[in-house]
Amino acid sequence: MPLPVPVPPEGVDPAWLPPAAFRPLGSRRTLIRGSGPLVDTVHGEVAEACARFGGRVVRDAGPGAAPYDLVLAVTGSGGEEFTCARRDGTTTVTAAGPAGLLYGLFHVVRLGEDAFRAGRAPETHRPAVASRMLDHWDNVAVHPVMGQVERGYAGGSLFWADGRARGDLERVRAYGRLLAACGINAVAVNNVNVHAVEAHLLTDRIGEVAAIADALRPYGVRTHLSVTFAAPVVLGGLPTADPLEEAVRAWWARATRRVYEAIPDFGGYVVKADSEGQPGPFAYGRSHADGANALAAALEPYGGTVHWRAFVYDHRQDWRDRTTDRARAAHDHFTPLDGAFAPNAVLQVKHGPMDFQVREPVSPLIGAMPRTRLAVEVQATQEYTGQQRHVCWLGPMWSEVLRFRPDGRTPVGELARGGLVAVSNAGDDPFWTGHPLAQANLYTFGRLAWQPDAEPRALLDEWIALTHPDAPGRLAAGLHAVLDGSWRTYEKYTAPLGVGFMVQPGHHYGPSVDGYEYSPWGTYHFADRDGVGVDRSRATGTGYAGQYAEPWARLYESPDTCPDELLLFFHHVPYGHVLHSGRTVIQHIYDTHFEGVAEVERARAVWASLAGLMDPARHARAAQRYEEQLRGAREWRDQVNSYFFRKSGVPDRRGRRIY
Ligand code: GCV
Repeated sequence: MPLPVPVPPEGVDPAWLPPAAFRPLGSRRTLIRGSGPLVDTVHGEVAEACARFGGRVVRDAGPGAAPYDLVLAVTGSGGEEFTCARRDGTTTVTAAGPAGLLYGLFHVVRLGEDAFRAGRAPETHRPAVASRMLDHWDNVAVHPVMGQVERGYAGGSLFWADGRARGDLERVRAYGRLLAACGINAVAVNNVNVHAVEAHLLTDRIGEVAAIADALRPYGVRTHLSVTFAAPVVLGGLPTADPLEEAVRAWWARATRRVYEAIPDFGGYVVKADSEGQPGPFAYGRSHADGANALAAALEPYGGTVHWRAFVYDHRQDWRDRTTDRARAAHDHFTPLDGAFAPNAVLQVKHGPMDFQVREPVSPLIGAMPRTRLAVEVQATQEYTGQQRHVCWLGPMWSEVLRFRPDGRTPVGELARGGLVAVSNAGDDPFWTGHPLAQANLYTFGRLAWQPDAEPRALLDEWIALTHPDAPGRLAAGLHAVLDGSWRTYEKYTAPLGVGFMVQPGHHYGPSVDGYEYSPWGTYHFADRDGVGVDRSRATGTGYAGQYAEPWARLYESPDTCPDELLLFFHHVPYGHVLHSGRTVIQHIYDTHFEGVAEVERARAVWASLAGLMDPARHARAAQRYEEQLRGAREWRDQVNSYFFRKSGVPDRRGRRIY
């Protein structure tokens, strides 16, 4: 039976699945072979498209049936792989399993008319990593400081409202559909900071999680849950959460059994332990492998996984203490544990050593734990990259990370055997992501997770063509013009040369050069009248550069070889230090801040010229946000330039106005 396609509430943007994207498929004759719920989903998709565009769909026709333009067939019992081939006037998608058929269907949608072009060479597609996941930092109840979605810039939660799971989950079904169409197959539905209310999702409120899982399942998305390490104490009433205590392990085993009774295909737990105030195994003198393995043991009988986050550092640092370096922390804590984690424990590592800044080196932990399954976490929600009021397409940044070769040989995209994870940027906003152009980040993440070496620009082409199927070439060119370089533009007008932060404390929006300078969070730039940057060399600094394998350790060690864009992350240098670009550091700061603002002015003008080429509401929403982006970019420029002019006393060589 075809499963009806979800219908999101009136006014919700179709994002990259507008009906028109299905025209090439929906105007043809399709045969579907296979059985099971995901095949029913595929059937529903094709049936809906055919009803709209006049095609025909048949399920499991016998031999001798009329010829078809498209055959979608499951040939094996499982797997996400599929082959798409064109022969004798028929396009055939053969999939290893029902999930593969679903991804094959969306591949055909992406190809559009091209899927039916004579002479197309056969292609086989399989995801590089098995787990392609979104973490939602959603709170069930509105948190007094963080609101409903921690670091959320797209309205309320898709899953939770009024302190409980939403009653109508049709929009969650539509979300699962969007995710499947870009290759995402797992979602953690609550914040990694697990507060008292959310802790109960694991036990007495598991039914609410099960309802969400039911809504996501038809599109092949498995549900995961963030849990508190202290659950045996706060939910079970035990005196301890010591992971080596038998009673604690038995508690996790019982709780997990009940989870699987409610959600048989439950994905597993996500844990933020000993991190920014969350409880963890250190309290009991145990290691993080001990902690992760206790939960892994409970999940193991059911095939579940624990995603254990490596974001462990001292967030109560004395800013006068130059020996503690937050960037070192994850490597220091976790490399001694390599090989100690259970096979179903995944160590989830942020892509950089600090916290999703616009520019960071790749975390040295990635590549340093060959006997551990690592997942790499990126941040689609734009906490530090303009909070979805600024355009900042992160595809090129993520692609650089995924192509980076920590040992000089194997790219991060291959080392991430435990999967790729993004903190989601979606909410109940009509455009899903606040800024309509931020949809491109969610789409690009999914596609990069499927194929980490994909060209980000080609993925943007896909997103543009799907989102605007009837768009004239001028619109596609305009969208490229405003998105392609937007990450580098954002980098230009914010914190310079990899030094990071300089944001307003707490909410992290807008500039405050010294906002985190004398704070306990370990995020400093050390600017004084002579120079700026953090000495992380082995020779004279914190030694962080030595956490890398060669060739990186040597390259980062010296300011002479360190790439310009990371110079201030690794070195404290005088303002007159000459970069590889030939500019001094101070002149680079001035120039890039003026350039960044000029680039936003141009992007805003390009956007204005695209009015009339798309849905007016979509255009208006982004136009409004461009006003804020320009205001914000000017503020960043003036605060950063003035700060460094006043500190250094060095005038701008070009004599521009600095306050
Ligand atoms: C969910 C940063 C963010 C926090 C977030 C944390 C994390 O510190 O500001 O909001 O907490 O990262 O990744 O756990």
